Amino acid sequence: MTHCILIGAPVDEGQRRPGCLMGPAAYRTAGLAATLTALGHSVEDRGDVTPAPPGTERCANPAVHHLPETIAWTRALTEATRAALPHGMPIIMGGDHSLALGTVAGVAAHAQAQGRAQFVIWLDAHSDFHTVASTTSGNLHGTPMAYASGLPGFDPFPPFPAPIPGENICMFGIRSVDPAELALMQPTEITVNDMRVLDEQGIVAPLRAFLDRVRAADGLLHVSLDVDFLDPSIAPAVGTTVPGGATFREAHLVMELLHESNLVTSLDLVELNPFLDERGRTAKLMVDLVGSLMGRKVFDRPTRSYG
Ligand code: 6HN
Ligand code: MN
Ligand code: MN
Ligand code: MN
Repeated sequence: MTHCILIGAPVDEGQRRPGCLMGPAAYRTAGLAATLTALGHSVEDRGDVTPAPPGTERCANPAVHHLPETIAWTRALTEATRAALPHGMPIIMGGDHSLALGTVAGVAAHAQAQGRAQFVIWLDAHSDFHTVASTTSGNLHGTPMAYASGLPGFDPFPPFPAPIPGENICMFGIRSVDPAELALMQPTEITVNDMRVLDEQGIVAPLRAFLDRVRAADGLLHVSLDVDFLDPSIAPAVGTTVPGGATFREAHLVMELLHESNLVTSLDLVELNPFLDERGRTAKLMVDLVGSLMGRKVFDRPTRSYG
């Protein structure tokens, strides 16, 4: 059983549709803690993180907005995530995806201190591989994977503690990549399982291949789940819907395979905008997916052995 550490990250500044700041409250309302305890886990809710007052950082790209606020969140969430990891599994309740600038830095700092490799699974319609310099929307939720990869162009931010090699990053569900992101990603070793790959091969083979690598390296595994990984027809509460996303069954299967792997050490739940939801259905679906990730199943059946 796992000690789950809930961390609220009401981050709204990384995009322009107000509402993600209500995410942590929606997860609490939808029963995230009760779902985890019903599965036999212990739960500690550390409340919502409060960042320090923003500084006066600036950058050359005029499109970028809320830079000092995002840097303040990054510092606070790096520390909150790093501090939680020795005690259990942090589950960061967002907040928009700019929160991952902090959480992924926190897990990377922890992995470095442990002398272990850090791996990341990015479940998202988007690659979030802009730098502060390349973003044309100026929305910093589109940048965390480039920051985690140690790309230049993040000068006003704290240096990323231990950049994650591309071989250790695997993206699923990708179906919207800006030209500048594509150019930045092309030279990397990141595995991009876009929807074409999932249509042809399904979820199971590509996911197991990556999990086998995490296990072989005895790595730590961070999962970042963006609501827009899911098809908008089942998950409307997100500001950046893209058609053709993961189905209900594909999403649960991903979570069940992650559970069976026993490798996941931290989790982000990001981009839920409760203001756009329909009677809480997206919040409830996200909580149900966490249930699958943490061991809910109908039957206990022998599964492929994982060593
Ligand atoms: N997300 N590539 C677009 C942009 O504005 O840079 C979309 C980013 C979406 C961010 O998925 O968290
Ligand atoms: Mn995202
Ligand atoms: Mn997205
Ligand atoms: Mn863009």
